[in-house]
Amino acid sequence: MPDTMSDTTIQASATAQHGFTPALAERLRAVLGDKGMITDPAEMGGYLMEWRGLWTGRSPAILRPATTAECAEAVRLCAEAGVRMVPQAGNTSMVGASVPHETGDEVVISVSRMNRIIEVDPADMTMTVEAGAVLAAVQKAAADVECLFPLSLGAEGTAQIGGNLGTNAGGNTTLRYGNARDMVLGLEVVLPDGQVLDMLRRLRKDNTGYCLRHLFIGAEGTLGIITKAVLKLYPRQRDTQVAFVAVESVDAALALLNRFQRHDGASLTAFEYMMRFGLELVYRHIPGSAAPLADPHEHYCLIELSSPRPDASLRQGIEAVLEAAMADGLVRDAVIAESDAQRAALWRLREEHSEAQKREGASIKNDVSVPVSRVPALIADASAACRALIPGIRVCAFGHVGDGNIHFNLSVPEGADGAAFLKRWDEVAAAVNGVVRSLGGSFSAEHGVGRLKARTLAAWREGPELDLMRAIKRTIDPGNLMNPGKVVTLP
Ligand code: FAD
Ligand code: 2HG
Ligand code: ZN
Repeated sequence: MPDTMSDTTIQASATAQHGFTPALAERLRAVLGDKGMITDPAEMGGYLMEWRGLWTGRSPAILRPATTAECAEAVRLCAEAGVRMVPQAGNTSMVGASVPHETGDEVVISVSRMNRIIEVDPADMTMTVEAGAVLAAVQKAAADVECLFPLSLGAEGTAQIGGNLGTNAGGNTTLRYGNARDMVLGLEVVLPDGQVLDMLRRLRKDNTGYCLRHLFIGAEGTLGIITKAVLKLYPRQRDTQVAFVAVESVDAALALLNRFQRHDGASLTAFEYMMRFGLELVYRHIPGSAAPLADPHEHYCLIELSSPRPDASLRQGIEAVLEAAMADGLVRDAVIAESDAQRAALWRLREEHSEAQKREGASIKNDVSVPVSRVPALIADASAACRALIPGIRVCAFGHVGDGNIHFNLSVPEGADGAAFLKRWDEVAAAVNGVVRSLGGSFSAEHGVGRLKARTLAAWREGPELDLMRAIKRTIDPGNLMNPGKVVTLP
């Protein structure tokens, strides 16, 4: 048989046969090379499992393009064959958004090899990066030119910019700098049919029609694959103060937040809440952690003030506010870090909550938000609702109280069966969400919707809002190929 004839036969069978055929695999390998494609199940594990092991998917291949052109061609070939695709970056999603389903027919497209910091421009205060750049590396590249990239979260050593933008991550500094979407000027996206949408502009002002980049930021990979971004840089901080504060109550935490806002709102960088149980888990499970205050208390805040001015007198300010609050009975005890090492140690107590709770056993997460003033009601009412449902359930609420975003997490009752507890996830989430809704809040503050909350989204946003989301999904991804079954499900 002549070669041309055999080519035609392969092409014909590739288009006639839908799905991940050997012919498609061969064409993808030709585009991506051996480094760019994993088909050996023994090497796929890390790409298929959600970080707590709640979901483990299956996939015929992990595609790892090294450039936008490779990514676009791989997407085009998959789209042509009707193969569904799951964009993945650091795979630290909390909602099962970054792993494939168990059906075994979705390929994972990992951007982790596309990890270059393309350009850092301290004059424009911008940085252009590929989507697989790890967040900590982006922060470091900014610091290297005396600038700051302020997005900060516990998973920053693993999470990548593509995933941060895919989820519109929040984290510890939203209070001051906003969410991830607020830190982006330009974007490059591979659409579900393989076209490249180049919006890599670095303009501070650009009112030219619909702002499409914001459609892709927070879409959790359901509308396309972000391949590059132009990020905003900020002035580097030269004075930073961190205090670990025991407060009288959640109401007292809010009163303290207001006092700091009135005192020097522009310097307030983070205002986090923790409770005794969460910290006890950290002391128990995280080696090297220790209680910073002599006696235990029920409620704590971690407060950070920072300024680019080395002479901002933040130390005097933080002391003055805390002393007055102590005199007024809001604060019970407090310690202010004296060095970078102490600041890091205090932050670690907050950031290790997820890991500590994971090591304690089964837990149910509720990443919720309410208007800031309603956080005390949220914690009180949701605790009561969960305890009424499952006596002995252990409330581990913590989070970004300054944004009204509480991780209202729950650990399995002591000695109870973890698997049986997790089976009641929907009931527990419904109890918490009932309270959240009554307080005018949201069932997903920063982690996204993913697979975990897709049905909740459909219920909460039913009507014109959901219809419009579905219309957008159908327009950009008519074949429902990009991260199907996540976020906006199509009936
Ligand atoms: P992944 O998990 O790989 O993907 C997340 C989503 O983005 C998926 O829907 C995926 O399909 C999509 N996606 C990935 N890459 C792309 C791309 N290139 N283009 C389009 N879509 C893409 N989140 C917070 O918001 N705040 C926190 O404080 C926070 N703390 C965390 C702490 C820990 C210990 C852990 C494990 C997670 C935490 N998270 C937090 C959740 C998670 O880390 C963030 O959502 C993070 O932004 C996800 O980045 P990632 O690179 O791991 O993305
Ligand atoms: C945090 O704020 C993260 O630490 C993780 O968003 C929250 O583990 C969680 O539920
Ligand atoms: Zn968080």
